[in-house]
Amino acid sequence: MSDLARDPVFGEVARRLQARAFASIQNEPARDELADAVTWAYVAFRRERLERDEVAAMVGHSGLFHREVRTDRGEEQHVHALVRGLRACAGDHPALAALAAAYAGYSTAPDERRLMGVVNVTPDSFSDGGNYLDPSRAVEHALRLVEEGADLLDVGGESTRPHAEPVALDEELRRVVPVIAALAKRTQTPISIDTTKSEVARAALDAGASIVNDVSAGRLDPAILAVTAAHRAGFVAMHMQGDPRTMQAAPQYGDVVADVTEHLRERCYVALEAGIERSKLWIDPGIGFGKTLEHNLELLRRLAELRSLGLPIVLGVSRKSFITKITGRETPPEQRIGGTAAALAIGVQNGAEILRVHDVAVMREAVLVARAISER
Ligand code: HH2
Repeated sequence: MSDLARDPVFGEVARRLQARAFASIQNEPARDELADAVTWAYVAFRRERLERDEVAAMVGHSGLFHREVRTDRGEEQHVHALVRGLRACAGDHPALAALAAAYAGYSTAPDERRLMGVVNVTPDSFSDGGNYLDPSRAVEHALRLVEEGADLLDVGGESTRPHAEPVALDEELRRVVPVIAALAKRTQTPISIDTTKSEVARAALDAGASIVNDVSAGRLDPAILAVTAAHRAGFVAMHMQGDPRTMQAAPQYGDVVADVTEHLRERCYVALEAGIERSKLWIDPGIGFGKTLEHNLELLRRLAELRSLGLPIVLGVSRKSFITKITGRETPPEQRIGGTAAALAIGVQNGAEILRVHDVAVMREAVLVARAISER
């Protein structure tokens, strides 16, 4: 058996699921086959991060390795076959189904480095509340963001700013569903729904969204994970200490980066065990969500440490109030462009891949320049 537990997120999930999958398979040859298949999926998953010799040493005992490793392409095909096979025999075995989902798409990660344009259909968002409450204005705004270079649109109907009051389910649905339905007809740009409610996520996915962006990472309404999995949608797991009403009261951490990483690791286990595909899972440190200025700065400085989870990092610094705490000036949110660009540039350098921004045109320029400098 391969040492699956060596992989930070995937390994732990596979270990948990595998034990259950094995327990549900009675005959020995099938167990051996699964063991080989799991070894294979692991090899393929780690392909880009392990030297070939390391891989060979690790799974040297596997006959399959010697029989079938020919080319990288061969590995990829094998894992696709594995996923198909696991799905086919998943039937009554939820653990197998979840295992198949966890393996699926390991090698098909698209270019994850993208700009996510913010579309707030709310009366009270901290920076643009009330501007796009009317659905047709929200749609026009979103289409303008696409023209400016947004690769994703993040539509939200509930403000998560500090002390924000929760929005009733009906009201949130009323705000976001028409906007998503209209956008899905008018643009191919993938749409994420920024919500913590499973019912809103379900309606948004049915209306044409393909990603769920949950600032509570499935803590506030755990059913959101199953809804996301059932739609085979993407999931952004964000870190937040407490909830928006209480989060800024007295945020406390031991080592903020280590604590956020561990929290996200655990939330990712839960998301994967619910059947969300690994290749569709993104993490986000949640800048400003239950964090002091120092916590935010430390997270941005050491963002690269989150890469130990092996998942794309989403970063939301746009127009946030930590910028005014640094400058000492209470500038209105739409004037915090310089601070946003500076924080984005450092974020990009430290490995952030999906940048959630309000000012797409300007931030596209900032991100492209930051990338050009940080990549040799
Ligand atoms: N920040 C906000 C909302 N959603 N989602 C992710 N993944 N990351 C973030 O940093 C993030 C988020 C807050 O910004 P905004 O949507 O502009 O404000 P409000 O919550 O007041 O609507």
